[in-house]
Amino acid sequence: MANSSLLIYLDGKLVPESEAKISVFDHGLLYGDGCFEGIRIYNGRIFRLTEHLVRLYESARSICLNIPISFQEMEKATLDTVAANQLRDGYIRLVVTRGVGSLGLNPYQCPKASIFIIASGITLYPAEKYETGLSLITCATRRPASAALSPQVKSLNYLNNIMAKIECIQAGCEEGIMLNEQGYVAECTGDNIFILKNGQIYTPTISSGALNGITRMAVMEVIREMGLVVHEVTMTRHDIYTADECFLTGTAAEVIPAVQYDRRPIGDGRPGQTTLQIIAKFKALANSTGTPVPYA
Ligand code: PXG
Repeated sequence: MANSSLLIYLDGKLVPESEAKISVFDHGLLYGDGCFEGIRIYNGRIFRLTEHLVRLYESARSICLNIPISFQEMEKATLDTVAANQLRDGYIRLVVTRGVGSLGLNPYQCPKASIFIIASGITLYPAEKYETGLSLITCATRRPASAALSPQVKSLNYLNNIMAKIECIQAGCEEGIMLNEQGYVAECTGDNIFILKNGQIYTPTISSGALNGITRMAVMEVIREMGLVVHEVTMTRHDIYTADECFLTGTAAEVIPAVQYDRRPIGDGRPGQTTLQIIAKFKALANSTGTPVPYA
């Protein structure tokens, strides 16, 4: 949602969008070397800000990227960026790049990481899909093994997921299931997956190759508050083919039903009742909790 009057946080300053520029020698651009978070603002509060920042600092630590400001300074920079743009609802993209360096992989040649924060809007899926549900395919592109790159690092290199997303779009679907190297369900290209069968809810374990989604965690709390049980399991495609209901979770997607998988209807091919209840409860949670933005 390009809005020419946006103020962007860039390395300690709020600058107009037209001045928010990164060097062509930044290793974030040259190698995808860096990490990021996508965070939501609901009703003037930032949803699960601490959890997102913990994940950001853990991603950075895992790739030996020294974030040049403290956790508290990052929290303040994020809140200030949202306040400066007067956003009451929206999406925050927080990016830490390895910074400017020489040509060559060596990250130790990059003296200082760069930080930028964009506070704007996001529309991932068309509004009607929240009522009609998404169609999913199985992507041929697999999640990389944890031994190659931990799925817990939310790195700037999303090519693997983008290749899978291309498969989805070419198949006329909005999202797709990514399997791990063993062929078990890991997650979707940018969302986590849940299914319901016989009144019990299941989601792949993190060790299946799923990102430990912040929305996933919030939705698991919502499910337990509803008195339902959620199991973290090794999931197969068969489990989704034979599920009663299915939904996806993600910061951008929130909670969205999935009604078709590999051209087969999931359950009766319509969003499930439990899914719709979880969506309503998640909305209520998102709109009533979070870190308040210090608007002027
Ligand atoms: N899995 C992957 C691979 C993700 O990238 C999620 C799950 C959901 O996690 P959260 O913490 O958001 O509940 C994500 C996050 C996009 C986009 O444009 C998607 C994400 C992040 C940034 C952009 O589709 N998904």
